[in-house]
Amino acid sequence: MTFTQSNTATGILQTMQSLATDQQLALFWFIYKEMGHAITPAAPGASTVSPMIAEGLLNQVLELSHDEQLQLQRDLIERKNSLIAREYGALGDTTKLLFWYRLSQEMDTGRVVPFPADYELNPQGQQVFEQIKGLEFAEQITLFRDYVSPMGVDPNAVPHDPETGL
Ligand code: 45D
Repeated sequence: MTFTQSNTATGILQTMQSLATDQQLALFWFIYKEMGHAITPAAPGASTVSPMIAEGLLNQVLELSHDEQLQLQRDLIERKNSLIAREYGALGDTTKLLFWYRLSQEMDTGRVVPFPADYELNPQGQQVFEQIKGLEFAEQITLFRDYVSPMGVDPNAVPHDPETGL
């Protein structure tokens, strides 16, 4: 595994996606901690975001146990098939981003599995975190939208599975 030297958002995205799943979750958490205060959910009509749809999906996650909540987030990153993964896959990209933002907010309230106090990024995760911090805010938003976009399962792209009924 070579560390990316690229400063471009594409290189950063590829590095993010190449991290182990838990490192990806940890990185995304540290990003939220770093920039969360700068995020203001869009005024209604200001973008293509659908807050109520994100909230509906979030409410399903809140009903799960903490272990299941963690598993779900791992499954979204690993694009494992499930009902929630397919519902996620049907969201618009900005709504997907809002959903992740809402998840992290609820990790802060304890309604979603809290982030362990002692968990650290590995050197590669730390390096990509530094690169992300060096991007302009608008570049960061684009990067995160591109990052969350392919997660979950696109219900239009994957055939019906007779075994699970999904
Ligand atoms: O025990 O509305 C480990 C705009 C393993 C405009 C773990 C916008 C060990 C429209 C994996 C560490 C686009 C600007 C546990 C909004 C262990 C609009 C768990 C902006 C428990 C909102 C780790 C949106 C976990 C933006 C579960 C910029 C980690 C949104 C989970 C940015 C991490 C959102 C999560 C970000 C991170 C969300 C959920 C950065 C979420 C980050």
